[in-house]
Amino acid sequence: MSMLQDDLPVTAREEYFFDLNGFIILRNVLTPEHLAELNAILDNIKQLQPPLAPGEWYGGVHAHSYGGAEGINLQQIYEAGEPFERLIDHPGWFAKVKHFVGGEGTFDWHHGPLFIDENFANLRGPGEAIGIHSGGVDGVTRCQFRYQNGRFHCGQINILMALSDIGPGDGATMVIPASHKSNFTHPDTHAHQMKGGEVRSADGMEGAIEVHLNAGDAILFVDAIAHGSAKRVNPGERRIVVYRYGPSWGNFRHPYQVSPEFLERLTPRQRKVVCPQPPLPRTPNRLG
Ligand SMILES: O=C(O)CCC(=O)C(=O)O
Repeated sequence: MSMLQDDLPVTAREEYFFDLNGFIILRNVLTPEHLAELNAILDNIKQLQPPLAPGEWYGGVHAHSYGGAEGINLQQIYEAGEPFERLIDHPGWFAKVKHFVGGEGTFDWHHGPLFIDENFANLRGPGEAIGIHSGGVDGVTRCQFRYQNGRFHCGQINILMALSDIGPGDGATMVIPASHKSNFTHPDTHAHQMKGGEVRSADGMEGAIEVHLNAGDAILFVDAIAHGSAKRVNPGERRIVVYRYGPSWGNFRHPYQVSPEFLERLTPRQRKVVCPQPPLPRTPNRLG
């Protein structure tokens, strides 16, 4: 368990570079102890024999793949144990995410500050990658970057955490800085974009950069930025965890439901992010 820590506010520098580039890097945001706890849980899942296959459940965690060579996604990973629960409102990014999703004092905060519409661990081995996707040109409301009247109103802010060191050859996340504001499709998109059943990566795409992270670092980015990854060429495994945050009225990306036991375990602040609007029981009911 980590020490209780105050939420770190967004700095003027972070605000400047997030607005300019569409992402910022949060260094050493996870402690070595927390990292070890998260990795130990993933090690246990990895040790299952036969290995957990896409479509199978392990408690509240669902194995999923896009059908290509993007690696395995362990969806609903926040159900995998307390170390993953702690990530929901981690003080290293919670205030920053709230700031960039924005909406305080407006209808967007009707049910609370945030909702996590997808959370997963991705385990990726040699030869695997994810192609480029997103970009301001798509105009997707859910992923949008917006700054208006002195405030951010972004539709989806992702926290992508490195649980292993990710350097050259490790299949780093790649982004095209500033592409959250782009009005044109990248001329080389076709060759690099996600396509079911084929290995696609952002390698060699003009303007795309690898984001190298040490285990315990995270990237905060708006989903509207064009992003993907390099192909992993090194042996071993790249481990990341992604939590996607948006306004409290959002809905799950995939058709998941949280378990009552999990909800019960959470702190009130975490519960508000996982389930901003619990269903209203129909009791008492005049129909009986
Ligand atoms: O796997 C990566 O590095 C990129 C993650 C990604 O594509 C996403 O979060 O949408």
